[in-house]
Amino acid sequence: MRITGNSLTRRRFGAIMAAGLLATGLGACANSDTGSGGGGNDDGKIVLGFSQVGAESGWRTANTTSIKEAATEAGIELKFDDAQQKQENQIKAIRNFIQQKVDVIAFSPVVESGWDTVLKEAKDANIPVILTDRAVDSADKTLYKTFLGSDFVKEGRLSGEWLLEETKSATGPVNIVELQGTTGSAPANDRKKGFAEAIAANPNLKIIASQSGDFTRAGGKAVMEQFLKANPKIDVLFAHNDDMGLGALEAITAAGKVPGKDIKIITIDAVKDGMQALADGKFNFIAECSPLLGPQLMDLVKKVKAGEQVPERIETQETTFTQQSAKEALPNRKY
Ligand code: GYE
Repeated sequence: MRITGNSLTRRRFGAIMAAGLLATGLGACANSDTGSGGGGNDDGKIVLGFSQVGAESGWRTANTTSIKEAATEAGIELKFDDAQQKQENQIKAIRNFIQQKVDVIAFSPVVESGWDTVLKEAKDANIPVILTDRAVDSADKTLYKTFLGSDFVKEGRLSGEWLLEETKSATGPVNIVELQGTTGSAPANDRKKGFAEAIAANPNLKIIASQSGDFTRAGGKAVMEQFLKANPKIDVLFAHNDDMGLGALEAITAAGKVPGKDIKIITIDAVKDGMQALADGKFNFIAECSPLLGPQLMDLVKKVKAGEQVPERIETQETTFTQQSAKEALPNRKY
């Protein structure tokens, strides 16, 4: 509705002004409540602003649960924002956290590039930043305190090394298709790199198609359908996460092929559904990537807030699974 000058009576104008003043007043109050010079809440609780990538995969859901539970456990007040896989939303959330004067900001950057400006703003406001799960490519390492997460290159390399061993007696070409994670994200870049480096040892192993499925089941299914249409002979699928592999399963079965046999499937993460597919013989190998970063993150938040030194890189410990070891591990999986 358009409000014209005529229709805006004096009384209504007065009411709007009053509401505006009230809102500004409340805003200022809210700011000073959480602010107090970066010194946390009135009740002394540490306030952590966390910007999450989204809810694209089983891994992400488990990661969010871990962070929320660990914050409660540690008595840290969590301001949680879901960026729905968009960098602009993450930048907005970080700016909001700065404005609210939270004590510490942590985030899992959806892509690697383009963070320098907003990280500089946090630094200028004296708010320490912790990177979790995914890295940024900023040259200035003083823009953040530490990076907690997995070695994605290693996950790609372990996947490639398993395939090398598995195909060592192959005499002809082995055709591989690759489902990449979110374009520009650290795990997509690094897993691709590690895998390519490992399989380079055998010239029979060839990546004949490689495209992003955005780390989602729907993306994995849609891209695998295209791969199957365009390539009559696919021997191996390397998917950058379980969810895309699970989506691809549907496309493979619909195309009349047997997953795990006609097409060998390698994925990364080892979330429950992925582990089940592996135990059922539909996947062939998974490199684990642990989403349970919450407790370590809260520990770092406390240390950083207290001004303690923390290591600049903390690497998550993980393993790999075959069909047999997945069967054994499955009953005790936490995610
Ligand atoms: O592998 C994938 C998720 O950044 C490690 O993001 C994470 C990745 C994970 O969507 O499933």
